[in-house]
Amino acid sequence: MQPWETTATEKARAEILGALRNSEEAVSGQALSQQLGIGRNSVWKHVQALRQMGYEIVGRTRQGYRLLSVPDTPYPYEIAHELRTHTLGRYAIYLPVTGSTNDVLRDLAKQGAPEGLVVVADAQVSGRGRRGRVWESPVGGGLWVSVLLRPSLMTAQAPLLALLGAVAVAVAVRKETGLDALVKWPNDVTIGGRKVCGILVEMSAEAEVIHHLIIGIGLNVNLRRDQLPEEVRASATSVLEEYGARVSRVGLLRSILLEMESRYDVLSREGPQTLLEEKRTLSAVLGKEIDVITDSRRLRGLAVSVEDDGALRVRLSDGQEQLFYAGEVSVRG
Ligand code: BT5
Repeated sequence: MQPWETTATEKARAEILGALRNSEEAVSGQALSQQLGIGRNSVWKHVQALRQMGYEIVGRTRQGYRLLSVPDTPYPYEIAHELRTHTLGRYAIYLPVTGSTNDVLRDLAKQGAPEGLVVVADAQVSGRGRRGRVWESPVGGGLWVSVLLRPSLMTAQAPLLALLGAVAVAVAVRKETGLDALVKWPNDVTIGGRKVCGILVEMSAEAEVIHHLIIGIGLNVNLRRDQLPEEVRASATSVLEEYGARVSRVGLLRSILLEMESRYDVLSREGPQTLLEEKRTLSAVLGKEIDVITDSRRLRGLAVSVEDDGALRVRLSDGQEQLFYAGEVSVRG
């Protein structure tokens, strides 16, 4: 049995939850026991385990079980519930705490894990950003997620898939909350000029051909600003801070997976034009005076366009135009 496959225990619990969700009335232990082909005592044990996971299930002798509420924790059962994708998130692994979800998924990818497998954690102790930077991943309100893709693309096109992640997050946040989420070159999602999400893409490739690619998404959902470390507080925000109320992390994750998948399908079928157009519409930098910071320099200029290969075209103060393929941007004023 592979680590991403659903265990018999998980299947039984998913089935119990399904039965309780679908019934207006209480469901008897007897009925569940028959439906699942297991003893009533096993049903009771599963119900106990689900309660410990945060499901509010009441049960009275003779009346049966009733589901009152479900936790907003990205358990596979919750992600799968009303998930509208065909591939992404169909397999999912939830970890209360881990080092980095990208690392967990990379090991699974090497073992042959299927496209669409999602690893999600409630907290990461060594969450990573790009170039060895730290991604702060405290417990209690983030979506720290990695998604496995096996695209038939060349390595040169990998930046498009990072873009896909950022666009999907921005669109999902807009749809779920109405907030004005934007994509800040290269792959951050910002609201009101503050970073709400970062994307880390890592891949395994040989001779220019991608074996697998992992899109790591760090999205501050129900985190108060004071739950983030002081170093990032000034530049960071969360959906909660901007929206003024908690939103369903699970609902947001399902929505992100759906937005990602539909764009991934279009990208694979028709090429990157639609995605690039969308990125331009959602851009937090185009038409703005910016500072571009690269390894060696800090340059000032006007963000003119995003090229088809993802490069940012900047008109520098001396009138010359330059293309940037990597770096940081800060919008001035
Ligand atoms: C990123 O890097 O923005 C990519 C972050 C990707 C995180 C996800 S979580 C799931 C998966 N598993 C991982 O281990 N990683 C991925 P970069 O552009 O290098 O930005 C890093 C910078 O963002 C830091 O140096 C801080 O300034 C800032 N930062 C750190 N944590 C933050 C947070 N929670 N919210 C907003 N900004 C943060």
